[in-house]
Amino acid sequence: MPIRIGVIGTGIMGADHVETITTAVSGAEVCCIADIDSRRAELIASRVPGAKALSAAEDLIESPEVDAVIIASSDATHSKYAKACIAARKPVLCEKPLAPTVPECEEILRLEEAAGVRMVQLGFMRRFDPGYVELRRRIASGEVGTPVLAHCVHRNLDVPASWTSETTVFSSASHEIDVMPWVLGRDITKVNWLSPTQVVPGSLCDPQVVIMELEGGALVFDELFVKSGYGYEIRCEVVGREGTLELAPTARVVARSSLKVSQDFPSDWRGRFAEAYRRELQAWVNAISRWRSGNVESAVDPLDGPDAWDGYRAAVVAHTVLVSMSRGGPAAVESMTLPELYSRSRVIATKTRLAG
Ligand code: ISE
Repeated sequence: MPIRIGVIGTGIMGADHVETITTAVSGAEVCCIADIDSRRAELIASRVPGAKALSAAEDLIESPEVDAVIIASSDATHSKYAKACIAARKPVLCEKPLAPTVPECEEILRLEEAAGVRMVQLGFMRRFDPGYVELRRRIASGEVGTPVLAHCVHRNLDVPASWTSETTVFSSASHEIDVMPWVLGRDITKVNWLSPTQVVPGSLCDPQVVIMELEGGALVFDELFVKSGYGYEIRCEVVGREGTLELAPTARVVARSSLKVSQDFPSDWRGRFAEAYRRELQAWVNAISRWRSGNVESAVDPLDGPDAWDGYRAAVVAHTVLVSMSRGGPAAVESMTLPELYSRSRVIATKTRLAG
């Protein structure tokens, strides 16, 4: 029996997940789609044979036809729906952020602890990108010695007019905030936010730089430039004591013409991370199937990837970046104690801290 998935939200990511599950993921099907815009829900559902459109997300979560839920609605609604899914014991793949505020994230952690199972996987898809996976593996192997620096570039073609400096931190920088500690095997202890443009609350400083200090003193320089004007580009180079490792450019074709060498950039993250999204969804579906089969050895929780703890930790660090932004200087990240439920998974799953 395929896993029957309900998708809440049919914006960019909701629609993309529906298409990926339907065309490129095995063992699952999209059965229900909910959006407050019922016409949009109907349009997306009409592309999937047998899928139903609903206007209330709560009905989708409670529907006996739905085994697992993807939350891709607006950020402010994530925690409300995640909590309803935990209560209904339905596995969730929640797009980031887990919730816009730290207390909301903490409430989700408490509910999962009370349920005794991690139900929520966070949509930090870079952890499934073959490039980042290889970078992490090769750093862990000691190939370039102890990592001491990382240079990250995160550029968007453009963003909507409502976008602010804070949005860049929560929507864009949150990816490096999640993936760099995972790649380097160390937590972030301090952040410092800088921009060549003047800080005006509620407006957009662009570009911005977030410097993250990790345990052991390694530094990550993260450039965020959301109105780069030329395309979507992600770069990452890790400098170790004995060499460097860098993500290779992802364009498949290099053109030479008119006295120029050139390659294409995707216009947004869907093109750059298509394979990461596919692997993320497949890993999640496989984990749910194992969990449902009742094989405790192979699946303690219905997820395989970043969890609610990772969403919480990213929220805490992102809020610390805002403190640095308003203060105009470095800010220390509060230390966080990993609850038993999440520490257990870090030994069982692939989350064991990397040595070095
Ligand atoms: C967008 O919201 C995403 O989540 C993308 O992954 C990120 O790279 C981009 O900067 C954000 O705007």
